[in-house]
Amino acid sequence: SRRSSINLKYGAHRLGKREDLDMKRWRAYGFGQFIHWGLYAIPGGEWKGKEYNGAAEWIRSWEGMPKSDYDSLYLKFNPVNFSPDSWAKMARKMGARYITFTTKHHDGFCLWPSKFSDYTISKTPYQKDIVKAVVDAYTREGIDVILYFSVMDWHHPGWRYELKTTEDSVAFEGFKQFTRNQLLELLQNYPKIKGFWFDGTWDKSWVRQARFADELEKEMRKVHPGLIIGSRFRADENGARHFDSNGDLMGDYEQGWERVLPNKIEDVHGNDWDAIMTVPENQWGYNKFWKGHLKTAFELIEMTAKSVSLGGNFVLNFGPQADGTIRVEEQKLAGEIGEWMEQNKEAIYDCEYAGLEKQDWGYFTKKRGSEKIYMIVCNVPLSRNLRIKLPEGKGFKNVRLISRPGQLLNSEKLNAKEYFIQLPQMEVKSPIVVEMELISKQ
Ligand code: JFZ
Repeated sequence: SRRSSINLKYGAHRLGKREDLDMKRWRAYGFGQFIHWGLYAIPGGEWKGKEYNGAAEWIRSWEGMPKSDYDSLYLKFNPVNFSPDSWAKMARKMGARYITFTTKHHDGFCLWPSKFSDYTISKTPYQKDIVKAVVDAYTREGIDVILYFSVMDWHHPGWRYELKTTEDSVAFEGFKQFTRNQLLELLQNYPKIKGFWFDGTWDKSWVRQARFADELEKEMRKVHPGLIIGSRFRADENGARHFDSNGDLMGDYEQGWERVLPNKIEDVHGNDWDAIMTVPENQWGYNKFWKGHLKTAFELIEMTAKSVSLGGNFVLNFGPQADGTIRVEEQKLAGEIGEWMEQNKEAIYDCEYAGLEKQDWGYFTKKRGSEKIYMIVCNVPLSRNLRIKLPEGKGFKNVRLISRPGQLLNSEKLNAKEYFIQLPQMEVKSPIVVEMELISKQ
């Protein structure tokens, strides 16, 4: 809904959700994996015995890391133990239905053999195209691939944060063409991808390129119909990002939920969205000194349930090591999440906001286009009574645990709209899922 109506040339080009098959498929994922992999995995948060306290993939920007040392790391990038098949199998067993994979982070190093850069995987001892290996292996496992691409590029001589002089503008024109070339190259090389996840688009230099970015977005969509692009790619002509100057979402889904989740349905304004999450507080690339609170599998499952209950997808980040292996902590989490997903995925996949008032025990999800409701119970009340409040004229039937489909659960009517569902005495080791069907009462 338009809050005001300034005439914009480069604002949102559509109001409301995309309803084509590609977007419906994206919307149904529920759960995904993010992978941040690049040269920053070699230092892993440390250089010459000194520890960097920021996010490991930003280590090049730290004064304790000489730029020339960082820019020579590619000579040592040789992930001999990289097995794209085992990554993809681990992701499938975890229950991920899409992956977002870093082709090029802010450092500018390309994990594919780009014709437009001399700073790519082909110049490393490893040589082989890692983006292709990931796209092929994940696609084989039935997992859709989205490519992460940082517009900001610390390696390209034409990159600027701000255009202050004519020289800056000339240099940045070259950079814009380079960006266009790389994006069209990625689309041509990897036609199986479903979308791009853009990053590094917040600097003034790029924010001022409303027309160029809009035309480029249109060009990408033309060569790859169905392509999914979030709200973090381009700004409008007034420099508004994510939401244009009229408050309308630019792009196919809101890409602003970074390590935070919405709390209520009003927070997402009727848009598609996904949330991306790290295991520690803020580390995307591999950091050997994981510190502070590390999220547990149950916390991450709860976040997944919460995201789906509010109509979004939840995406969990992994930061593989420089040799190509995935650290044991992440493997363990993936295994634990996968065990739960195996049992309960029908409450996550193809589900949407249920339209019911949230209750203290956890989250409601609803199977799209049906009357099937799931209750993902993360906090079991001492009374074992789960409160539900239904709209006027609605009732329910066939209430049971997903894990014990043969046993119907008892319920108690509290008043015209509220009921208790009674959980049986049972050992609770992980979030439990109750399913039921909504019915209309005469
Ligand atoms: C960016 C990157 O700088 C970071 O290294 C990582 O790749 C992450 C996924 O994306 O970091 C951001 C981007 C956007 C916000 C915060 C951190 N934001 O919108 O609040």
